[in-house]
Amino acid sequence: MADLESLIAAKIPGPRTGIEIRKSICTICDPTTQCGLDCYVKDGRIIKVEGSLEHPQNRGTLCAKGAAQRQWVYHKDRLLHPAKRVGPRGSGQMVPISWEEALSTIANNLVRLRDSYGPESIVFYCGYPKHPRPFLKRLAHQFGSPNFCTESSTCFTAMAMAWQLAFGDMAGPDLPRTKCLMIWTGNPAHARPLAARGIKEARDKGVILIVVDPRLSPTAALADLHLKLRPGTDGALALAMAHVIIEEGLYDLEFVARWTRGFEEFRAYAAQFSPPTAEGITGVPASLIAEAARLYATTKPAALMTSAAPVVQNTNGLQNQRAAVCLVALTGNFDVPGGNVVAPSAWLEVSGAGFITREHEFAQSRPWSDMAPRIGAERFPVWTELFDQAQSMALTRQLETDSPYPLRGLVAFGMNHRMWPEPSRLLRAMEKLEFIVDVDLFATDTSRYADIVLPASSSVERSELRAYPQKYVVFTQPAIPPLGDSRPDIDIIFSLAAQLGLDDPLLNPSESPYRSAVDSSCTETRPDGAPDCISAYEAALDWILAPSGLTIDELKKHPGGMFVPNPLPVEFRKYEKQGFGTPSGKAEFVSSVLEKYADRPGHDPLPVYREPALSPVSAPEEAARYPFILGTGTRLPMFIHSRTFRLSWTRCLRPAPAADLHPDDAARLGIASGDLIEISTSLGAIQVKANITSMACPGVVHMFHDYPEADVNSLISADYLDPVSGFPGYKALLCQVRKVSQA
Ligand SMILES: Nc1nc2c(c(=O)[nH]1)N[C@H]1C(S)=C(S)[C@@H](COP(=O)(O)OP(=O)(O)OC[C@H]3O[C@@H](n4cnc5c(=O)[nH]c(N)nc54)[C@H](O)[C@@H]3O)O[C@H]1N2
Ligand SMILES: Nc1nc2c(c(=O)[nH]1)N[C@H]1C(S)=C(S)[C@@H](COP(=O)(O)OP(=O)(O)OC[C@H]3O[C@@H](n4cnc5c(=O)[nH]c(N)nc54)[C@H](O)[C@@H]3O)O[C@H]1N2
Ligand SMILES: [Mo]
Repeated sequence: MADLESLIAAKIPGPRTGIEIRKSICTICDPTTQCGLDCYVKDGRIIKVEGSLEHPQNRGTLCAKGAAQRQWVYHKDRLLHPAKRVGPRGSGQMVPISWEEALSTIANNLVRLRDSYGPESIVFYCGYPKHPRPFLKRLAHQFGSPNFCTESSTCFTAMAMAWQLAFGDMAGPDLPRTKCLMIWTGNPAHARPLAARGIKEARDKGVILIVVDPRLSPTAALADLHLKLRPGTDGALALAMAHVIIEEGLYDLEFVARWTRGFEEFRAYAAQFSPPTAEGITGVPASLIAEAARLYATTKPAALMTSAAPVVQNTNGLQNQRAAVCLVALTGNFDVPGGNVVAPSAWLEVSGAGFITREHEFAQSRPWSDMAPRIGAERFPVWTELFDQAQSMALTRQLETDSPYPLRGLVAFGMNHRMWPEPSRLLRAMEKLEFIVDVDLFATDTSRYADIVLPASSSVERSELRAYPQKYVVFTQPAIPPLGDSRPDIDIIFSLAAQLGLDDPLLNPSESPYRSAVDSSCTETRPDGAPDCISAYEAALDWILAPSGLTIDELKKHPGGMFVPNPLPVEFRKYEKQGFGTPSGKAEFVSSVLEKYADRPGHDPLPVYREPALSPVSAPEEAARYPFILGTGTRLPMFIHSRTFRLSWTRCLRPAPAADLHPDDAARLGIASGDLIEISTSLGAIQVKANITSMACPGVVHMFHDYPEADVNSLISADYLDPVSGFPGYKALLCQVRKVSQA
């Protein structure tokens, strides 16, 4: 029998070693990944992690980021105590305070600002974390502020808006049943490794793969056809494909005639984009455009995979995305097996989990008409009409101008100012704020601007509900107690509701806000000795879950998650019964929503193609000085936004900030891999290493975002936005590159 010391050294679980496997999830990536996590816990500390084998999402695997979980949880930058600012904003001079002092200071300031400037003067913001959102939005609305906004002002929403404008609903690709997958765009190989597995499996089955991407990404390398376009020219490419499909009679005549609006106008507009014309705009050979159009239109069923970021992070991004989505209407591949399918949203932006909840009813607890107009309402009316948040890209300007009304307070959960274009301008504008709270796991450059900083617990220290498209659901239990004085985000929201004295039965301030299996305040026990406390949080979740038949009590019996019992059946062609969720009830080539705003720039009812506002074609004078296209934020497998730079296991894979350049461009500029280069725009310059790779698109510099020491967003104007969605034009602008020094 092995001696105890070796068993402990080998991290073998069991009563002898005192090592226990506790189930949790990894939320370093949000929102659709959240792999099942086995935490090996000894004496309240995680000593090892593995992917949970039984979890249908990751089936035992973890990526580079998830594998670095312990570095994330136990990092020295973790915030462990509430603190208040004692030095100037940005200095980072903070002193620890008690939770009581922190919560009462926050409540007093929020009430003071509400009395002086109105509840709308306080912004409730949530960055990339998703789990606090329904609760924070409810808190904002109950407090009286319409200004709940999130990172979704740069991500996902504009893509969903394109689907909504065309069909009234978003529709995802039915990967298991499709014969042809057109990925426009996305690089799951780096951005969504688990989805990449599905694509690889489909490919192995013989599914035809078309990939639209300026780079030779690992996903594009798998494709039958790779349409390698100039960034930001997606609309022209899609319209040319539409033109071929229409002129060659390859469209679904019956669907188009019976179910669509504006076909003749669309046909006439698309006629301007012959493949040779589109080749001139996009750089994709005309013959390839025609071939892709034929392949997509004649292989039935075919599915379109759209992504949250690349197409819509352009100054004409929403219209470009609409043009691509119109191909689904043209070919009738909407809501059919193997095409693009509408599945009801379950929880936190996950659709098709086999159940529905009252998430939106819970979050939107007050009608908009009861509150002041949201941030961005005047500037981005289509956003405001279609989406139930404020547009946080309009924050900088509203702070600067106090128009239409002043903003004076900010309550932020996971705020990273580098998410915005021209972040220094946002920080300057934030000087107007009289009171800032930031809740984060880590001390960050943004939290240094807050008056009060609160320490959040990580996913392994909290309970949270997650849904999965594999018809799986989990309500996790904490694997370890919260580190230091940290508390789960949702606990903090309930405590704030209590402190503010909000009379809301669903944020139930009269009860203890948070109790859990590791919380000693829970003294009631079940017959088996397990803790038996329903917290206000759990009661709220039970209310939210009611339409699903799931209960927190049942979910707690399955710590690693469970398959949804009796999942909702998948239905197809739902439009035949209920029409489309557009104003006309049809799929719209000509948008009736955009028709209302047609006098505004960029709000064309047809999916009109326009050049990126800064491109060699639209701004030739600027291009003479800044001859390269700058594309930012292309995902790297080991980094996720601002999150994993600080972890040595991930950071060592690319220690210094680096930009990707094509070998031809590098040779022309005399740049070798590892050389220090400068990337500049009219706003400023950053210095990074050159990473020379034939994955890069010739003429384009690709630079990951969020590096504190080389922040590429500092080179992009805060006003470089899509006029309809408000999304920043992160994927295409102009820059210059020069060599600074040799490696
Ligand atoms: N140039 C450029 N800019 C971009 C993009 C791009 O492609 N190019 N992409 C855009 C896109 S698509 C997105 S989604 C955004 C990313 O949006 P961001 O919000 O910038 O994302 P992160 O930096 O991951 O997270 C923000 C903060 O949340 C904190 N955090 C993490 N977990 C928790 C938690 O459990 N609780 C709390 N309270 N805080 C937590 C992190 O420590 C971090 O400080 O960036 C956008 N910005
Ligand atoms: N490791 C890691 N994974 C992530 C993230 C991360 O930061 N790190 N972020 C997560 C988030 S928030 C998001 S939104 C997703 C994004 O997920 P993806 O969209 O899959 O990833 P990206 O790398 O942003 O973009 C995909 C491709 O778009 C191409 N592209 C760039 N500009 C254009 C353009 O103008 N038009 C077209 N058609 N293609 C273009 C790029 O070359 C790139 O290969 O990734 C998620 N997953
Ligand atoms: Mo995103």
